[in-house]
Amino acid sequence: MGKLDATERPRIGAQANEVKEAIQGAIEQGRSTLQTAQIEAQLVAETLDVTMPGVFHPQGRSHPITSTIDRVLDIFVGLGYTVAQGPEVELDYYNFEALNFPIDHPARDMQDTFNLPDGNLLRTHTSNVQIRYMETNEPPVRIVAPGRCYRRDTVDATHAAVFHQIEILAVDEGLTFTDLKGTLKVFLEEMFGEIEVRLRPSFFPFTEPSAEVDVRWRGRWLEVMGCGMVDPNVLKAVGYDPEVYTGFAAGFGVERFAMVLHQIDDIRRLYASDLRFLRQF
Ligand code: 2NL
Repeated sequence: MGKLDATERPRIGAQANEVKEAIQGAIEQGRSTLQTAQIEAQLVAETLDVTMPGVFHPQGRSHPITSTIDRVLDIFVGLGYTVAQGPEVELDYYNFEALNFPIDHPARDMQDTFNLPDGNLLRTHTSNVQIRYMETNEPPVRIVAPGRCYRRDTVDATHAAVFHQIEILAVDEGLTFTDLKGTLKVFLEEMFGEIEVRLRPSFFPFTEPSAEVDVRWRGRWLEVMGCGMVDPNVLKAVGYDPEVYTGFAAGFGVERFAMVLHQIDDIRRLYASDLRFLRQF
């Protein structure tokens, strides 16, 4: 512009401005076209069809065996008991010998016990947990032992080869049969509601005296557990002095409790994994 004749400058200047504005307008229009196309592509890619059916996530829940165990543990933990666990593959000593089973007791028979090729066995009850606990802890003892047990029973509506048991054990100075009875009464009323409880004399190798516990349920007496005062021979086996300490114990089958509470007619339903059955709980 500086070299132009002064009279030419306004015309050339105006022309240059026209060219500059034309170029700027073209750039602006190009940018706007690209932007619109980009927004449209994004809208198409991100379309959400709110009328599409959702993905179904079925809700899980506790198995009735699990919920029964949980209820029992809650009650005994509330009474000051500690939950204890132990091995399912066990030595003869912890399953039988320390529990005062004579060497020729019928429960040791091949008919009842799964014996393993290495000389161990599958525990037939959870009492092994209590023996192991007492071996490594001094009184006072208050434990509740839930767990899976195994017996070579013929499977039918009330027997399974694999089942669950819960045992309780208390050892202290001065514990009596009355403490046992009161503890079981409190437990059974928490479990079944206000209920009549009856004890009948019985026999277990590991308790003396021993009793079966019945509850009056829907107009009938129903056997729900076994119990007794810990046999002095069991206390001696774990190194407790039976002249100083006494103990009480009780045990019951979890499946049987669940069947009574939920009116289940066949133990095999608890193991069939049929969702039409399990969804009811
Ligand atoms: C039943 C009866 C019972 C016990 C279990 C026990 C454990 C130790 C010492 C003494 Cl370490 N007793 N347990 C006592 C009485 C009965 O179970 O019918 N269970 C299904």
